[in-house]
Amino acid sequence: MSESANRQNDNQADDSIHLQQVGGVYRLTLNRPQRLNALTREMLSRISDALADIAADAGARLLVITGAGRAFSAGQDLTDKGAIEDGRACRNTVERYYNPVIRQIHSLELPVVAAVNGIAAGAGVSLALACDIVIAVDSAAFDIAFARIGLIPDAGGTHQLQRLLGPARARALAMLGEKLAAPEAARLGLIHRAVADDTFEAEVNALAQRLAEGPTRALALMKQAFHAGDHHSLEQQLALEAELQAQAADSEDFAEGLAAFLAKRAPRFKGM
Ligand code: T3D
Repeated sequence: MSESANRQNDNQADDSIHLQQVGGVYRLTLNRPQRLNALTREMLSRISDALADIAADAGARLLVITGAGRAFSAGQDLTDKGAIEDGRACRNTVERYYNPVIRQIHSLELPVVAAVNGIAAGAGVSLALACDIVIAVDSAAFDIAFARIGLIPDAGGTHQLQRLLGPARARALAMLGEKLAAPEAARLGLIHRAVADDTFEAEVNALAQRLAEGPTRALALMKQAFHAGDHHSLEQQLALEAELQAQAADSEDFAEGLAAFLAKRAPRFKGM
């Protein structure tokens, strides 16, 4: 993908993220490998700007978030003193820099894949879990590191860990500040899949292609329904599904999907 990128927004002054685009597929790479892609406020602002650009692109079909080097992200950069020097600074960092990024990922009207290429720690775990599908290399780990430095999981961490792992495991892992190896994370349902390191790139590309060729509008509506299901009753969810299904059924892709089924051919979805 990187070879044929037709758009790259790299900024000479700050190279902490790379955003590449090929057709409707975006790839956002966290790019501070010497610091294991630890997150600074500047970097989070750039991620937020990139997400806003993607949201504004009507032709966008998929976003992949990954890391450069041997890590996905080691979470908050613990040398970014102004971000964490006291409670006031931490609140500001969480509210102004982390939370908007998590909300933007949730509300992006396309699938977002976290391609976890190595260790994810602290808010790096929260960032990965905010994505719709998480695929990781076998050698990666999800390190719920917060308690080791006297903090709590943030950036949606408590929400996602408890929801995905169940309260018993989530609380123990968080309170003990422990890590889960990627294959174990997959076995417990924290992530979608862990794959062999040497096939990771090919697996990510295949997943990306498949999703990018999917019915993007329906996938976005699905995402909306799953998020709402976190807090809805069955009755509320039944009503929402009826509403969202009506929207899906009005899409061009549904007409194409149905026509393709009846003609016994593969559908060619346009994402609208
Ligand atoms: O305001 C707020 O509330 C902020 C929000 C906070 C949310 C959080 O994310 S809190 C959690 C922050 N993250 C951590 O506590 C994890 C810290 N890192 C580690 O525990 C370990 O580095 C890892 C387990 C992730 C990996 O260990 P290892 O042995 O593979 O690598 P390493 O040697 O520790 O790290 C390599 C380099 O990256 C090293 O620098 P050096 O010595 O080569 O110059 C290390 O200091 C640096 N690094 C790793 N993590 C961070 C970091 N630098 C800054 N911030 C980091 N988070």
